[in-house]
Amino acid sequence: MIRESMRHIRFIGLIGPMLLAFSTMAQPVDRKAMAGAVKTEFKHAWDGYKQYCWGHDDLKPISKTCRDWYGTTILMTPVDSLDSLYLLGFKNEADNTREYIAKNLSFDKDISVQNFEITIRVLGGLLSSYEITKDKRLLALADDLGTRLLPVFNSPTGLPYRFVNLKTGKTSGPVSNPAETGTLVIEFGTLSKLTGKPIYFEKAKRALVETYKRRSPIGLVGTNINVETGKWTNTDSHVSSEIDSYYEYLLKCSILFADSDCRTMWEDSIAKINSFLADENASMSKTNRTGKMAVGDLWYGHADMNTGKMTSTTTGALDAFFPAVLALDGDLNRARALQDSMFHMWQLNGIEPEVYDYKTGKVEEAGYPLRPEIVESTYYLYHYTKDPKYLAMGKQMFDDFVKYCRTDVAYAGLKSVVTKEKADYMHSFVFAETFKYFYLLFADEKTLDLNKAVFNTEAHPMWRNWKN
Ligand code: DMJ
Repeated sequence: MIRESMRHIRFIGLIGPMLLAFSTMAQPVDRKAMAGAVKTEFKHAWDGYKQYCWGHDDLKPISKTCRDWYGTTILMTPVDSLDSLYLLGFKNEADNTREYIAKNLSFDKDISVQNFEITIRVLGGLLSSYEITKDKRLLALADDLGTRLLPVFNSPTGLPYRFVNLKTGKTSGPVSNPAETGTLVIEFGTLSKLTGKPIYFEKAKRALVETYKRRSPIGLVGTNINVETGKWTNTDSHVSSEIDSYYEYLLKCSILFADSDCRTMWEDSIAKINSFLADENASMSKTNRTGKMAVGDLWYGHADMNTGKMTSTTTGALDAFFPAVLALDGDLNRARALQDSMFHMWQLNGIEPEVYDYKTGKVEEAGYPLRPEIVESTYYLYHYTKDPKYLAMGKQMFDDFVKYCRTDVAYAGLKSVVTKEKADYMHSFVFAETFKYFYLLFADEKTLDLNKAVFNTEAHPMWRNWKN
């Protein structure tokens, strides 16, 4: 019989016909050595980016060529990486990068950008680095970018269009999703607080509220919504891609801004998620069932937003953010159980797949684009429980990450976690998030006080150090 408290012993889970041995968590982890190893690997990838693609958005780590998202650079990797450079202790590198950004970044470009990605990566990166350095040039860039993004909210519903031209303000992309309509308030709200201009917070909060208002009678949101009509075009409900960070921001908005509307919306939403999407009967093995939640006893699946009927048992790398959200909300029982499930998903192939069916045990989409979510949750769980199990978990993941994703010049995603064939991309979030969460897990906790900061969904910390 498996008990959650027996976490330092080897235990067995039966998945379909497969018997899997979970490795022991008994070895103590040398946190200082691990933090050093993370720094070394971060620097390896950063140096590769600098050598081959400095000034461009991304390095393609296999071909050693560069990618600019919109045909012209908006310094995606430098901006997304800047606060990590500071937090990991690369001060000179960070100061040089900041200088380069301040002198070279311009948003006066005739390009149509994706509001969500630019908000979480670029606006979020500028704001958190401003809060670290107090360099007013970063805040001015953020203010300019925020102004150029504002036209997205000019829809009949107040829900944002997906794209906006930074020069002309022309919007496009009326069919959106809750993640894109509802993952803006941390960045826009912080911009309001820091500039004294309330419009940013007002527009982003309205978008969040308008998304919530369109929940179904049983309190769930769907996957796709038309921002002009306000009607859902896809009623699949889950905590995965296209919805995930909408829920994250309901909770984080309530914390960062002490916003009681966000708190009410979050509390209602998490109750409905746990009623309709939590799947506690999908245990990998009946032998695991002890009355307490054990590995595999909690997953979150898909249901129709109107009927609540479960429609699929898929989860994946993106869903692995949810233990962090549960932990931040104080629900450590569910957070622990779900994290165990997610780590099990990681261990099946030594690295996690993009989409996994927890009922059949099948990998449905085998890619791994260097995602951070499972590391983020490990960091939160260690912070809130101080259980060394999460350090061991983090070490295992970091070792696997290095083993399978490191290239001669940087880090590469995987085309398949089964074959481990590499893919020619390295998203900027590997610097903004994946390495940062690995580092924070192992580093001295004084590096960043999680009780005083709220991370945006791209791991850019926002400190509540403005005057209300
Ligand atoms: C990041 O850009 C953000 O974490 C976003 O919320 C989801 N996708 C990537 C990382 O996987």
